Amino acid sequence: MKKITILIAGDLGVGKSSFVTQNFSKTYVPTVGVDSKDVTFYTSHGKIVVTFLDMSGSFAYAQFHDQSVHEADAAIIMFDLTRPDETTARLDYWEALCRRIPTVTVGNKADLHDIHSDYMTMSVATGHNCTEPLEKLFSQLFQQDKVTIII
Ligand SMILES: Nc1nc2c(ncn2[C@@H]2O[C@H](COP(=O)(O)OP(=O)(O)OP(=O)(O)O)[C@@H](O)[C@H]2O)c(=O)[nH]1
Ligand SMILES: [Mg+2]
Repeated sequence: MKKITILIAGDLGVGKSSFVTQNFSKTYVPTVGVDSKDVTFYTSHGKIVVTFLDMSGSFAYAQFHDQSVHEADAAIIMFDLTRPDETTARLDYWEALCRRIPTVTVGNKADLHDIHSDYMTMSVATGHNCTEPLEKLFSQLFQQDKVTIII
């Protein structure tokens, strides 16, 4: 069994908590500070228990950023495909924050805005591409050719 911590970073309302809980609801409940949730994945390379650190996108809680990244082995940086200008403006900030760990940058809400992007895209609402960012990080962290999530 492997155990890792993955930070979920990105601006307000891009879909970080929806991704972590995999419990899609249209009601938006902003995260306060940082939430933590353990999820078990069964993969082609065994069981992986992930502690997700789900940060608020609000800079009112910026005091949590350094500590959270310090605890993380890898990060998913998320933006909102329906608000590309607004939510990619701080990608440089999030990428600099996570510079010491492997990261994947993902555009979410592809169900509403299915455009070509240089970044990986996904939709928490439909489940489209939701495992790919994790598989990419697992493969990098465990130096396997390709780790696939079974459930
Ligand atoms: N259509 C659509 N809506 C989504 C998707 N993912 C999340 N949402 C919606 O986006 C809103 C914000 O989602 P959250 O997961 O709370 O966003 P967050 O990034 O955790 O926001 P903060 O905690 O405030 O930083 C909610 O109303 C969700 O229902 C998606 O893939 N498609
Ligand atoms: Mg949240």
